[in-house]
Amino acid sequence: MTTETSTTTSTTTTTEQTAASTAYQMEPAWWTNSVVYQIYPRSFADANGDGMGDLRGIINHLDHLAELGVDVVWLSPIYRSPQADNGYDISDYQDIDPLFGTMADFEELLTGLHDRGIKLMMDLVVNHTSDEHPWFVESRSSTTSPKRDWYYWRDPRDGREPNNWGSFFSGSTWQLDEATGQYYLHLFDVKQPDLNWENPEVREAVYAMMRWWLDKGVDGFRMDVINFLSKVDGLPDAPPVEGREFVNAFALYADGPRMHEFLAEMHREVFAGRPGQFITVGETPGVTTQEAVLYTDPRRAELDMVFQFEHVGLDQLPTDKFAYAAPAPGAVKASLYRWQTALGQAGWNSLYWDNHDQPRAVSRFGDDDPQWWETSAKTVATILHGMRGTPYVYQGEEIGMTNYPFATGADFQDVEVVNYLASLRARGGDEETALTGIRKISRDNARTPVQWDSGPYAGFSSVSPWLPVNPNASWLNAAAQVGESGSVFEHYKSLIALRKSLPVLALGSFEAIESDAANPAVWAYTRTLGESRVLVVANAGREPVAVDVGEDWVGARLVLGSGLDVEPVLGAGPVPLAGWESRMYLIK
Ligand code: TEU
Repeated sequence: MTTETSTTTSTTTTTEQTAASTAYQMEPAWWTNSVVYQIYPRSFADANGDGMGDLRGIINHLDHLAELGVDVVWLSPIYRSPQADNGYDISDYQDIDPLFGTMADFEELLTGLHDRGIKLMMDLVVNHTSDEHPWFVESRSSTTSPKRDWYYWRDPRDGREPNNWGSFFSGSTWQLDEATGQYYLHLFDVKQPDLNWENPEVREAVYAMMRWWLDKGVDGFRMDVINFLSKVDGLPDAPPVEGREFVNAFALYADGPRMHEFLAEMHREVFAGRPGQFITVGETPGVTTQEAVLYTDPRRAELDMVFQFEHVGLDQLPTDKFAYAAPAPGAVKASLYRWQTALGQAGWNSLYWDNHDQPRAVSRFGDDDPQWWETSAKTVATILHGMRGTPYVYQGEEIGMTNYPFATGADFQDVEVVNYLASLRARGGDEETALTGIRKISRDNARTPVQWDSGPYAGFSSVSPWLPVNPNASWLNAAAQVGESGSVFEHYKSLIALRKSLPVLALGSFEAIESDAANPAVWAYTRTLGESRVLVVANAGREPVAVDVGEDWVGARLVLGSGLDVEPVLGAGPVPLAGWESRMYLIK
């Protein structure tokens, strides 16, 4: 978001001009060729020897980020928090949790990033606060509290919960407060009460807090479940589901009636007229392509981009996240291609395979069998970074970190799994079956410590960390890869550099190659910007393939391959790809 470029409305008037006038075609926003790196501070690096990552640990590894070449860091929450959901439950938006360090450490981190030309995007968690936030403490104190209406308080219905909504973290979304006899709403944990965005005082308090961080010099916000702010009036029941007490009520709180109004207001109150170059990304579970265009069309001045969830939801049931089923062949590809096309004219995609809530990219979308690990880690990276949008790299992804070999239910720490297993046991459900899905999908997969070297605790800490280090750290670690030609790290570094050096990668249009449709394992697509053209061909499977890309790519230059000895110029005939091999070619 740049106050001069992406937020101003086009002044052109003729139909042809208007049709071609997405703001980034006229004047591309700075983040169109940026790559964002996400840091989940608990798991990044521990400098003070308490087994948990901290701000000093990040400061110690800033050169790793500079070497990789990323433009922006998204920092998961470091605010004061009881840590019921690892910091996504905030009790003071304007202080640093002592677990992570001090405000002075934060300022040093910000300066260290800026000195290296890297911007800092903060996590903004304002759908809910912690139940220990003074706003909620005040709100819960009595039914007549001046802050009562800052949260959703409702009388019991027939002596029970006010509606049938189910929480993301199991059970009801409602918690009874014995003292006042009313229930409060929490879409997530019982310690994460939802703020009432209908109340203008709440909105103004949040905007003031955001301005305070911008005044400090941060460069933008990643906005947690931002499309949940506007709930359907009256909070009605969701359609009941046989055999379930509480149900998924998504349609009643996601992308609700006032969502666009709130975001436009936030933009006006926080960003409009402020000099500087900012970035905003909304986390928007369940968002459709149509809504995403509305959220991110720069002419509407709401958000710069959104995280959509379609491709990370294909291996689970909407009613049960841990009921794992492998996606239909080609389904992930079809989904991402659809998003490429749908946001091709207006709006902007965030591109991601994983984050702190998702399993590891190479384990889920690649192949973490030792024989295929390295080449598939590079190939999933190429597939994503070749697309139009802003790529996100989650800590450890750049070295191909894998899912953790969790064994029993007791190995998991995430509140989501802990609550899920507790409620499963209470129902007498089958824990072993559930564990099959949990091992694959649990958020803890992403949260094991970053593997810096092959030393004790992978160089993450000097003591046993809060979640165990993956045993493969003996060979899978940053020290073994940085500067090593052909490594996963060097591959990511090349992809990030290419986005800068090739405007076609940032801004070119996207088109799938026809033959791609014939084989679900093949990804073959092109990017075009004027005379400049890029071809991405990838094999997302173990069996070799030959991909027909047509005659007009003969003579294209190889810019990056997952294999080491590939001809530098593309000849005639189908492109032969070994198992999990990928290549990127350029014309002009
Ligand atoms: O996540 C919101 C969200 O809907 C999911 O990504 C969530 O992790 C999962 O699907 C629950 O089943 C955001 C944060 O990224 C996540 O870490 C927080 O736990 C959550 O909001 C609440 O703040």
